[in-house]
Amino acid sequence: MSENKIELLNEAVATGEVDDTVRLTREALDSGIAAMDIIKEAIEPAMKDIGERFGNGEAFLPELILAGDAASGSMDLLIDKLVSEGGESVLKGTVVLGVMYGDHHDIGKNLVKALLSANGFKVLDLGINITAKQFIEDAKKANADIIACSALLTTSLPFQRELIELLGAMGIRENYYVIVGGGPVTAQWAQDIKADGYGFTGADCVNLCKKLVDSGEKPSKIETIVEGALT
Ligand code: B12
Repeated sequence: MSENKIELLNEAVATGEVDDTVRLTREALDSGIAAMDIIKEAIEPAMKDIGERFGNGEAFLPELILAGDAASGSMDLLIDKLVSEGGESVLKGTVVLGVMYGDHHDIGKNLVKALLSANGFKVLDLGINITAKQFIEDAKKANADIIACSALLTTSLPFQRELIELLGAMGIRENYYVIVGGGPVTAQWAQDIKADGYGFTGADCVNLCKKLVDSGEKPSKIETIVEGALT
């Protein structure tokens, strides 16, 4: 029964059926399937599938847009559930989170935000299309511990490097842990740009942030912590 629901949901997202996606997500939650399982078994595989088909020229932009809308509709419900289930209430630290300049993909960033919030971090969500300068200004205002940078487009990756270099040039690199993630980001890239950490998934991001705030090491003095796939 629950496998069937997951399959139907996966198909509804991949084919961009927004209303069906929202209805099936609600039904799956009501039937007791955990929000994180729905994300891992239905939403993420559907996004992977449409992404690959788009990359191969088998699917086109309108289909990508519809699938993105369907996934966002489902995620809104799932994220509410994850946050309401959040168990840890002791403040672990403040994270300034955003998507790099030029990039408008925010489904993964929204999931990262929900998981960090549910695990005791205060998250300031800057949204999409954020310049290195804006990340830094907001990190200062929020007195953040961590700057978390999401990028799904290879063309937005250089702005992660720019952010770390700008912190150095301003003499404040040691004030913030900088962590990176998103589709084209690899552990190697994180090491190359001297980020403090890399996480493959949202759950990896939570572990990473916990390790950093517990490390007792100053940002930039720490060897890049890698959580998740080593690619
Ligand atoms: C949905 C989607 C869209 C939607 C986005 C809707 C939205 N609100 O986000 C729309 C249709 C708008 C879109 C537009 C475009 N897209 Co698009 N899109 C996708 C798709 C299919 C899924 C992305 C997604 O949501 N994944 C699901 C989430 C849950 O996963 P995630 O984002 O990776 O996040 C997880 C981890 O990466 C990690 N994570 C994320 N951020 C962070 C941050 C930190 C600090 C850490 C530690 C971890 C972490 O945790 C998250 C949860 O586990 C991908 C394909 C793919 N497989 O990624 C293409 C893809 C990213 N898009 C692509 C392209 C080319 C485009 C367009 C340029 C298309 C065009 N010609 O216009 C535009 C760009 C618009 C722009 N300026 O940004 C390419 C990018 C190629 C590249 N390497 O640069 C991809 C890879 C498709 C492909 N195979 O070609 N897209």
